[in-house]
Amino acid sequence: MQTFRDLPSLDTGLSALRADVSGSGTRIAMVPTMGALHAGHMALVEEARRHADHVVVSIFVNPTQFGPNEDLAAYPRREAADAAMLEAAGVAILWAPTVDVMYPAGFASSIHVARVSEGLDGAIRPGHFDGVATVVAKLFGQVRPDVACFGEKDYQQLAVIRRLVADLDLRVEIVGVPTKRDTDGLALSSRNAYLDDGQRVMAVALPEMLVMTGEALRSGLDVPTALQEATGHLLGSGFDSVDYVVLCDAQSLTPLTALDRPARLLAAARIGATRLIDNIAVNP
Ligand code: PAJ
Repeated sequence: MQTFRDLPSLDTGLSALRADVSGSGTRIAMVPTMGALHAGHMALVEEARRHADHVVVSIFVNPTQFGPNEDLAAYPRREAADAAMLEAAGVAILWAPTVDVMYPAGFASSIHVARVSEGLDGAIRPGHFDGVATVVAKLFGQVRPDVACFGEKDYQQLAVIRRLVADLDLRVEIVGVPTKRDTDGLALSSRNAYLDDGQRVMAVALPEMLVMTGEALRSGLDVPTALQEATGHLLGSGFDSVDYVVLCDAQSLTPLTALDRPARLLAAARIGATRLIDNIAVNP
């Protein structure tokens, strides 16, 4: 695996990869990340390998997607351990640009994906998805992958990126990968490390609530009652506050008041200072 931190060396490395397979059909898959890799990220790498000849993983802790009161400075950085995991998984290139390479002096552009980025996390974290859409568009421009993998764990992010790619004709196939969970059901996340032992036990109420609420909705409970009970379950299980529990159209993420089409149940809640998000499919 080769690690690159500036665009000229990335270009040289990509040219070598593209020349590597005889003929003109070399496919490159990309997995964008912010590092601190865990088995959830590695599931994306495995999926990426199934779609291409070579996998490029990026690690870039993107400052523009963190709000002023969020954890940018505290965000875990473990590049040596990450690189060892990626090397063992057969990744060809680790793209780890510096902030100056990504946002040189004079940088002035921002991409806003209207509607799908504006509710849920977009409402609670203003500017977050503009930062994500802009950096992902840049990463695609830098690496020019044929396919890119994103986790369903960040379901709204996946929906924003699908919209971005369709709207801007970015010619990248987007593959959504199911959420990788711990044995008790909690979705793997680098933020789980912020939970103490007691909080970690309580956190399982989030995926439990999603499964229970999904079943209640499928068996005919009306949506407002189901969502109200879901919030009560989280607060009763030790969560300190609930940002949202919402049933949405699976593509547009428009909130639904009835389960009358393929839907997604999404939730965000806090234990102490730690904010956890999760979601599941709910089909009528
Ligand atoms: P990060 O939080 O590092 O996540 C990188 C990718 O891993 C995302 O596509 C995310 O959905 C996926 N992922 C995280 N936990 C997962 C799990 N338990 N199961 C499956 N996939 C999981 O998301 C970002 O970084 C950034 O916003 C980024 C897209 C890189 C732009 O900066």
